This record gives sequence, C-alpha cells and structure tokens, in this order.
Amino acid sequence: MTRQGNLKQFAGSLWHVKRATAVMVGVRSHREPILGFAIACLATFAFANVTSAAKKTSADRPNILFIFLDDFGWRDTGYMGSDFYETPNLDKLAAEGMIFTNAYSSAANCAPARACLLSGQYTPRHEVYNVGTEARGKAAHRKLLHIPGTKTLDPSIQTWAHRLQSAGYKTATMGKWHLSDDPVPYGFDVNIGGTHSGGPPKGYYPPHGKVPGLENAPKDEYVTDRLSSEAVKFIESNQDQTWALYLTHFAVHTPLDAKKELVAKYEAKSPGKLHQHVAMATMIQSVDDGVGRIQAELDELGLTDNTVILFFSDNGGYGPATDMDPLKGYKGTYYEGGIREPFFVKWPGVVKAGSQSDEPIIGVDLYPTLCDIAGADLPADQPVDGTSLRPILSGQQTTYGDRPLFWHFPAYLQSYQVWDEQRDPLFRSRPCSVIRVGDWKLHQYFEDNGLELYNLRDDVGETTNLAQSNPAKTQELLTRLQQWRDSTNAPVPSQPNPEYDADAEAKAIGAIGQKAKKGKKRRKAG
Ligand SMILES: [Ca+2]
Repeated sequence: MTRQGNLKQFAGSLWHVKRATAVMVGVRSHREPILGFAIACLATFAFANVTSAAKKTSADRPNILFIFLDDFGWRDTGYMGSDFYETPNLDKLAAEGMIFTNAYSSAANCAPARACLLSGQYTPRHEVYNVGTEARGKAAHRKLLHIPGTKTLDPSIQTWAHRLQSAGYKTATMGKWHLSDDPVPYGFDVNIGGTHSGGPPKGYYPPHGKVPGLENAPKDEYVTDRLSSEAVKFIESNQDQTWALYLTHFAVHTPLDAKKELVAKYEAKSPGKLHQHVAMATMIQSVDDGVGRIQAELDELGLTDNTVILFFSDNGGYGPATDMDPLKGYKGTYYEGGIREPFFVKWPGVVKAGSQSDEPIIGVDLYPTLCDIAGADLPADQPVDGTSLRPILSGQQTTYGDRPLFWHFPAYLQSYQVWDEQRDPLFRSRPCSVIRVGDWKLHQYFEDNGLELYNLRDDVGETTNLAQSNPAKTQELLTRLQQWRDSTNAPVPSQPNPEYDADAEAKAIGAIGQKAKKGKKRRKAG
C-alpha cells in the first residue's frame, strides 16, 4: 500500500475508535435506569462493606496498571490500523480512554528508553545511551569513537516506583527490566522476571534459568501468558490496598518465538498489506489475551473504575517483522518509526472516553504523570525533564505550545536488513541528536554534521529534507538543540576512530546496494 493510502486507512481506523466509543456510550445511556435500580438495591446490602467500597471508588488514589511492551510498533494494534494483528482487548481499553497519536519514546532502543522512562530524565543525565557500552557495528565503518556511557541505571536516582512506594503504593515489576541485575532496589516490592538481560535466556518457552519468579516454569508455558497470570494473581492478592503494576512484557522483542497454539490460525489468515508476520501476530495476541484476562479480574474485583491503565512501548517495531508505514524507520533509527509509539491512557472519571490528543509527548513525561496520578511528590533534588500529562488527560489543556522534545544518541547501532528505512545502509543510527518543536523536527548527525529538517504535519514519512530550503528554521532548532545539550552536559563524539577505513566502508555500502537490488527483483518476481 502507498504511504498516502496508509494515511487514509490510519485516519479511518481512528474514526472507527471514535465511532465504537459513541456506540458504547449510547448503550450505556439506555441501561442507566436499570443500572440505577440495581445500584439502589445493592446499596441496601452494602453497609457492612462501606469502608472497602469507598476505598475502591476513591478517585484520588487509583491503582495503576502500566502495560509496557518491547519493540511494539506504532501501528501494531487494531486501533492504530493493523490489518493482520488482532488486539480486541487493547482496542476496547483505548476506546475507553485517550489515544495519543504523537507519543514518543525517549530513545530508539531498549535500555536507554527504559532508563529515561524510570528516571524521568533524558539520556545525558543518566548516561544509559545504548544496550551495553561496547561499540556496535564494524569498527572500520565507524568514523568516530562512541560515548560508552553506562549500562546500569545509577541506583541513587529516585525512580517513579520509589515515589509511588513512598506514597504508600504496593509496587510490582513483571517482565523485562534491563537496567540493573535486580529491580527491587529501584522501588519495587515485587519482581517477577526482571534481570539485567533483555529477555529470558531461551526465549519465550522454558527453561528460564535463574530468572526470578520463573525458575520452575512448566514446560510449554508461554512466558507472556505466565506474566499475565502473575499480574492477575498480584491484583487479586492486593485488592484491598493501592497498587501499581509495571507489566513490562518481554513481548514482542526477538526471538520471534510464536505461541504454538496460535500459529495455525494466523497461517490460515490472509496477509495484510501492512502486516503479515505470523509469529509476530501470535506474540501480539498472547499479550492481548492477557490484557483481557487482567481486565476480567479487575471487573470481578470491582476495581475497574479505580484503576488507571497506561499502554506504551519502549521503541519502534522490529523492522524485519513489522511495519510502521507511513512512518519511515524502525527500532534503532531516529526517524519516526523508531521512536513514535502507540500510547493511550484510560483513567475513569478523569479522561473522557473516546478522546484523542495529537500533542507531542515523550517517555520522560511518564514519571511526573505517574506521580500526579498517585498523588506522590516529585523528588526534591533531582532533575525531572518531563511534564505531567494530567492537564491534557483531564481536558484542561490541549497543548504545551512550543515545548521542545529532545533525543541524544552518541553511539552506533548496526543495521538489520531493512536498508532503505535508515540514513545509510550500514547503521540504523550513527551518533546524533534530534529535536522536535511543534510540527518541526531536526536531526543532527555528528560524523558529517548532516542536518535533516522535516515538517511532520506535511511529511510524516520524513521524505523531504528542508534543511537547505529553510535555513532559518534549521538554525532556530539547531540553536535550541545546542543550548539543551549544553544545559545537560551532553557529550558529543568528536574523537576520530583510528580503526575507521573509508574504502572498506564504501565497499560495504556498495555490496549492500547490490544485495538490495537483487532483493527488490526477487520481490517483484515473487
Ligand atoms: Ca525495545
């Protein structure tokens, strides 16, 4: 499908969400008299439970369910327009809350995105710049020495989990942690599955080795289902207190381990124009089935109206298996497909069902937002780079004006085989900083001081670089970016890499060009 066609389809899918919500609201209004009668009857029998009922419906200290997926792309849900993956439970929750169409991760890959999310700080402050501290990609192809940073989130940083814990929340993390050996010192009472690793050692099926809480996983148990079951158990056993659950699924990161029972279903399904990957579809359905089970538990315990649900992903989809079209790029690139994420918030009593925000927001905003939801104080002596989304969620405000969003990636990420969705064929990203203000986005690449300016309103696919034709806007954004780097002491790689070999690099780029041509011919023939 063309990008234009996809845009139309995307607009259509959001319209469907709005329509579905209108239908649901309509249904509710017909039922109100019956519901009112039922509530009056129930109230007669409810005196004994008045205290716990009041606790469960109190709007000021809601429970928090934060569903955080790994490498889940901007269009990988039904409500964002997937034509192959099935996410009815997520679609329903999204329709009951506010969908954000311009939500970003603070980084294009896992560990830095998570460090920003947990600390509420941009990368130069915590210095988690990449997954691991080693240089990535071939040394001969890198012009500059990268900035290694650190692979462990500084334990003296107060996370939002610390703040929620201090405010009296029972906190749990379930799934991928990735920021240290053990998440417990970072503000979590409960840890299932969290280690320094990006996933369980053997993938989605056991054995999971010494991964906490998953040591004795039964054979054939799919880890995504297990995490959903652990979430249900946690909610049930903490139903009488206020809790925050960070359900940080390993899904849908590689390995692309299909859930066996679902493979035949998607093999039989007609491939979509946007999405076709069978294993990915089964991985996504397993997440969504779990969301359905968790929602059923919340309903059964009477907690639905007092639980805020947030849904987000750490970076763009994995290019070889999914597609963010019309966005360019994928996980690891700083084009939109690498950093723009699906995001919604369902907050009963605060967020209007069926609402949508097109305001650009970013991962570091989640820290003050979560504190705001919980009524927890922000840390007194630590920078908080984000802004609480509460004014937007509650409808008090629709925009933060020309607030800039920033990214700083002073490292390298080697290419996967999706060469035409990145700046050059050898790397998904080379060292860069990026700024977005309003509709404008500027990329700055340090190896060649390459500048790319895009107007995302007119060109969400970042196809037409306006840096030359609009030097005033380019300079304005570059100045703001530079000022921000100065204010955060962001290190910019400048040391030449002694192993760099321009001839070897040119030869490698030429060889990929040949391969890409052959691939296109094969695709045409097929
Ligand atoms: Ca990731």
